[in-house]
Amino acid sequence: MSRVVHVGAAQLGPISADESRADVVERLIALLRDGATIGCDLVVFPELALTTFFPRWYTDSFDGHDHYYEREMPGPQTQPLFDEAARLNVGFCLGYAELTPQGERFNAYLLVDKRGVAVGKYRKVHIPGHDSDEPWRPFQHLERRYFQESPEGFPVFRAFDGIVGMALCNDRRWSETYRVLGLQAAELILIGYNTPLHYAPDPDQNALQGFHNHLVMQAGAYQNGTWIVGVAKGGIEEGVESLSQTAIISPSGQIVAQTITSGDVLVSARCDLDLCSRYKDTLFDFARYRRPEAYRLITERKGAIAPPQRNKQGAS
Ligand code: CDT
Repeated sequence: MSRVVHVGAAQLGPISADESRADVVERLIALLRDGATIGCDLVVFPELALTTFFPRWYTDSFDGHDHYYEREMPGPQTQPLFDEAARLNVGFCLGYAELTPQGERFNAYLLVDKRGVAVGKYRKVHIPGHDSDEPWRPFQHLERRYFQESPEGFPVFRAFDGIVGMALCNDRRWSETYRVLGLQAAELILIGYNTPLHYAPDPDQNALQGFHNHLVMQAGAYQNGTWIVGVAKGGIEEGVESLSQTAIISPSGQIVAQTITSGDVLVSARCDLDLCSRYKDTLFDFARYRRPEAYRLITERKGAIAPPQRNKQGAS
């Protein structure tokens, strides 16, 4: 019997700074119901799906941003989403800002099963941007101020009849993300993102945002024989335009579903997890072909170090 998971990629349009949690949760529930109507088993929401993308603003103290974080999950405002998921018998994956009792701040992604029970949590590993105010930018990207790097790596979870991993936004640009998940036999990787179209350090990259988005996820899917669901919060939010182009990608690296608009919308695909073995057991049979001893630098070295210059005589 094949293991087909019907996955809905629930893209969000902009969330304004003054939009209430209750209103946002209503939007999420509407997408959850869209998924249930077409028979989805799992509906995947984007990164920081409960609030506007608040790292675009600097505040002197963290407290100024505290209202964007969740201290409990579910809490009183998010419980209706969990209740509706259980009623509809649909799982979901939700991105949110987490403030722990110890005062840690993580960019988190929670996997919830069809009973409305949390079955896995991921905390973002690669935190992009900067940590102090940089007024030369048209808007800030202060994730490094408002979130800490997770020390927990990339866990996988047995859920939805398969092996599920998660990643968030900037993680998707790093090949290590997919390989670490691939080495745990991940069959379905869920990735939420908020990607501004304008990249201040090198605006020549602006026009390539859509290309780079699909490039990295398609390569990650193919090279690890896994399904990937990349879900955007896109559109123009508080004056900043972010990429949409939510996509579901098969283990062949092909996009099988994609959004064509930038608002709240759900696209879906029936993901046959048994297709993964067509790649995992052939060209990418890790146990047979990988050479970890040849890749030692990947874990031993952080930044690139160029070899010594050769002198004019050719000796180094
Ligand atoms: N949310 C997130 O990780 N966004 C980053 C923006 C990088 S530019 C500072 C991304 O990689 O899309």
